[in-house]
Amino acid sequence: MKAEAFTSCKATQAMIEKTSREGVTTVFHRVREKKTCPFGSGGTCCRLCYMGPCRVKDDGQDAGVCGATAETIAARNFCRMVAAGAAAHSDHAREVALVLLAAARGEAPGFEIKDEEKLWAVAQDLGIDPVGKSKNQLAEEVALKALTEFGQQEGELSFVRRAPQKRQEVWRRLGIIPRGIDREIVEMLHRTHMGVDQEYVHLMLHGMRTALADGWGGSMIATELQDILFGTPVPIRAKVNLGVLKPDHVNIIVHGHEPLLPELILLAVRDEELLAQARAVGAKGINVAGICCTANEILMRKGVPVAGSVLQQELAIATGAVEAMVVDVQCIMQGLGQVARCYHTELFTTSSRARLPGVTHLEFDHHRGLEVAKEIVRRAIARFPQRRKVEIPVEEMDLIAGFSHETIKYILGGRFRASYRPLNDNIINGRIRGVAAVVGCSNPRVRFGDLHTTLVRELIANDVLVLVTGCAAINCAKEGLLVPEAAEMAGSGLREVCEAVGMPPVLHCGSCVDNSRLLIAATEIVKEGGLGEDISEVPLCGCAPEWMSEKAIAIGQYFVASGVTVGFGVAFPTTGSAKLSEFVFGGMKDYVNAHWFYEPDPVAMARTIIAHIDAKRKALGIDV
Ligand code: CUV
Ligand code: SF4
Repeated sequence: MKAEAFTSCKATQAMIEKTSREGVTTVFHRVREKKTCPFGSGGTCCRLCYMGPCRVKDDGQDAGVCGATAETIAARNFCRMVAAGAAAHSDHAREVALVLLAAARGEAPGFEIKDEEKLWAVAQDLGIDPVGKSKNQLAEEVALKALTEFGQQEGELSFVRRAPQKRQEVWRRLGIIPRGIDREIVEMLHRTHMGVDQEYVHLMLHGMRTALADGWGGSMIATELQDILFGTPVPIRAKVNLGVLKPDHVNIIVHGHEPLLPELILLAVRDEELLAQARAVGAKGINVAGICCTANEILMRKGVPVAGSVLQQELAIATGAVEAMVVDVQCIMQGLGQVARCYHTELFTTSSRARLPGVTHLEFDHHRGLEVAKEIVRRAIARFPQRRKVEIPVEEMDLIAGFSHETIKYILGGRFRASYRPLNDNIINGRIRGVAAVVGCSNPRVRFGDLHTTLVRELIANDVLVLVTGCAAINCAKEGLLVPEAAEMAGSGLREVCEAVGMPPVLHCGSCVDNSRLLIAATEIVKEGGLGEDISEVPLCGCAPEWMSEKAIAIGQYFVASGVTVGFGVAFPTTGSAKLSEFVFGGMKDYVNAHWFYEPDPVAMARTIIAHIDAKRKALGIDV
């Protein structure tokens, strides 16, 4: 099969060819066999009860057995995606909160409070007075308060108060301020059960509330508490792509989303006894690399190399050079199990919430996490002598990551006068035309990675500063867009700004839960002044050109509900209903002053984003 058809990434092509030669099946082989269903894809296949399932045509007459119309069915499906995505981010946050609590109580060996400044800031935003409290005492209170945000039944989530005043008023007027994280998700599932909420706008409003419980709730808690535990990221150099695997080292890949166990594995691989064991089997050392958002987390804080994005997970094993792959939750393909069995790799599931058939389960328990980490490293070492059919692609690329919203502040404003003022000024004077967030997954149904890079090149050439997270960040990094030298590809204005401060034109802001950092960055821009009073007035746009996961829909929905217009590629799950599509692509504007758009072509998407940014500039009277 033609590997070039899937991506321009040479490392990926080489491994697709290797697996084809060796008769190993991957996502790229399976995607050719699976046709998408137009009803499912457009959102009008309902299987919410067993009078159906019903596939409904959007002709104004057709309906499910219960009478549900196309827009109701599509809205329910869309809202369920939001609920599942919000649940994923938030359950991750819950785990982090529990570990923070245990760490504060001295019950989680290997974990400690690393960032006291962040601890203080978060405590205050949660309504806790930090004065006169010890580090661990305060961390305990913060963890307990964070945990109550999940089960709270009435009132408002604490971090909502971080949003610009005007945005909070929009939400209050619509009655969509989230009360409790779990409550909104449960209510979304209830409302979309057969025979409950069947008015699509009403459904979509709760979809916004549920999404906000993610962006300003679960995801933000995950990010903030991880910063407290592991440190707030600062710019750091690292390497990316399958070439980071080392032929003469024991290679361990961490994959998934929660950086908890991976942080301990990073501790374990420095253990002298284990290093001696590695040398005893003929390895020069132990190399840890990441995939997906676990990678982004430990890249941002530790500069750990990134082996690849979501579509490279099976291919990493196919190099034949990976002794162990450690997975936790989300974006882990079941196909990994089969691929691992074709090589010498031991695959470990480690979360109490996720197992794969036929795969070793070694549970991460934070009370004895370090022991689990050491056990994994020991078993990885034992696999090293079993290598055969090794072929590591040569491709690797430099990148700079670590752009938390705090970092952006001092990078642009200087350490002593850290503020968003210089960014705002550069937007106002037009050197920077606007800001685009390019986020989300990769999808084998499109030429993966290429949509991200084509779009981003177009944006920076037009002076749009780009913020990236998730797999979009990894794909851009692989093509050399995350180094200061990439400023050469930028328009003259953006280039000047980047060169003055030595930053890349594309800033890696972290994992998927770190999209919450972008909400704060947008809020800081508003609060700095000169660019309107609400997020929806800032020349800003979001997009996920290669999305695939439900989490991406949750993220998109919280961006839109927060006032940021968002474009998605691939296919869009409302297109089976004209009414619902009119609402998400336009009508939502009347509610939250932002909307979704669908554009599968990356160049056209760039044009739409630029036009959107220009319209915002015009409205602010800064069109130059
Ligand atoms: Ni959470 S959600 S494929 S790893 S970005 Fe990557 Fe990011 Fe999508 Fe998954
Ligand atoms: Fe069909 Fe209605 Fe049941 Fe959905 S809820 S499967 S549309 S009968």
